Amino acid sequence: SHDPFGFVGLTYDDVLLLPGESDVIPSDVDPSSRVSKRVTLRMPLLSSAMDTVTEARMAIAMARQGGLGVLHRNLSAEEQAAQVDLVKRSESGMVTQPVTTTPDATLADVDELCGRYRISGVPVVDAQGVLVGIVTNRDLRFEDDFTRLVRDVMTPTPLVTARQGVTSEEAMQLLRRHKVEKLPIVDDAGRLTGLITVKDYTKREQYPLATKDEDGRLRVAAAIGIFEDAWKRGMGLVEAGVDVLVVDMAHGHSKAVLDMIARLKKDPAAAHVDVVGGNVATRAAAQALVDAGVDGIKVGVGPGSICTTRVVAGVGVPQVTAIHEAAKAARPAGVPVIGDGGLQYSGDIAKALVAGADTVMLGSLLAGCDESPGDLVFINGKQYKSYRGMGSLGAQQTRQGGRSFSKDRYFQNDVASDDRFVPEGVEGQVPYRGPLAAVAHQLVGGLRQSMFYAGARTIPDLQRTGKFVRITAAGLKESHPHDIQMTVEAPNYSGR
Ligand code: RVP
Repeated sequence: SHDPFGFVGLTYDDVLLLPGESDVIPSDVDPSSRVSKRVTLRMPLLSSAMDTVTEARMAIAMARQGGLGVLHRNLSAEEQAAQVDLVKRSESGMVTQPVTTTPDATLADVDELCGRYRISGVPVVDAQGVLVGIVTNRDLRFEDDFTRLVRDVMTPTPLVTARQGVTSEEAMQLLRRHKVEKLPIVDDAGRLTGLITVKDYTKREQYPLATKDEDGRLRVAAAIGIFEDAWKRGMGLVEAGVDVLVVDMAHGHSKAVLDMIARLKKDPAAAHVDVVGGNVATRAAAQALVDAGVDGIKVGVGPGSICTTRVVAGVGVPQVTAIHEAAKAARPAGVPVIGDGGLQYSGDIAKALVAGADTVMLGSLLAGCDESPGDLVFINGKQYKSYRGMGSLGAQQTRQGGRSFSKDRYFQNDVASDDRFVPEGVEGQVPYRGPLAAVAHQLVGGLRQSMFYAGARTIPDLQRTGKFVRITAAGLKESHPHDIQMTVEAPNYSGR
């Protein structure tokens, strides 16, 4: 007969990691891990595909720190592809399709281009694509007439250039010797084929752990759905250079999600792109994704800080158990697991990894950063940033071209009006946290301490040897600061 009761589910606050014999110190451990079959991160953190967490600016910051940003999809397909483009162009060994201008453009045009792409100058090409000059900040600085034409202001050829195939050392030497900041790359006919900038070299030194593709460009992931124009959106993102597509649905164990994954994996145009699917919370669901050919599995039904699925629908699995169950199917298949949602402190990262995750995805912990979308708000002299669920009424009311893009995450794409929508999330705010670099340092620093206590030099070591002790409500109380009045908040701890 049908017995609906299964096992007890545990979450982060139910467990602690056992200290283990250790011969490593925190600065020696290696927190690298795989996010999908072909993408490895030096910092095992992803930023959530949410409109108050990840747009291009956050994705750039995450990749620079060694993590990965997943661009949200509550905007038009064109705008999302433009965000991918922004990340891919932000820095690189060599830009292969540089932003260019023409001799007949105005300085106002150039100024707009530089602002949009956050660049300091652009090569000038003629109708055949032949390099004829360059305009940089220096040419614009003392200019007050922005109706003037590029041809009258640019530094014309001959310029310091290099041929295709130049090594990065040679390029660096050329930049240094001629004291220029940009090195156009040209072919035999003088056509512009690339651009190397000094900024990319300084960025390389500044962000040695950055997550990069084979061409030295930052990696970026982006979310798509399954309904209507989701396929077209996905292909537009692939064309823009996305590295990982995330089929991002509240219930990943559904036929339409599996079909979408299988279709993406079969399409030659997307052959170089990894496909992550989710979200799931059971072993059977993870197995279904594996069978559909997925490259990474995202786990989490209901753990999110802004999520109300577990009360609205009464559905979900406490996150540590959900990760553990999904990993039972994913691990033997060699498919990495992303533990998505529910992390409140840095200590939760190692708990997720020991449960079976390879990386974790963070929403509330990153929504307060400078790089997340949205403005600072002041309340009683304290600073906050807004943070909302993608299943919240507010997110669903965000419209572009008369369309909302977020309700289909909850399979309510057929719902005609806002008052018929059944939200599965809420809107709120989180304390302002400053730049991502500082937040990421604390999060990874906490993980390094975890690995040191557990005696694990690498994340695979931690996954293999880490052990939990289950705790009670009294144990949890003891874990937090207790029986004192906290007078100073730590950068990695605020009261509950
Ligand atoms: P958290 O880090 O606990 O804030 O959770 C973030 C996660 O919550 C996201 O990555 C996503 O999986 C999930 N989410 C986003 N919107 C909603 C919702 O409205 N229910 N849930």
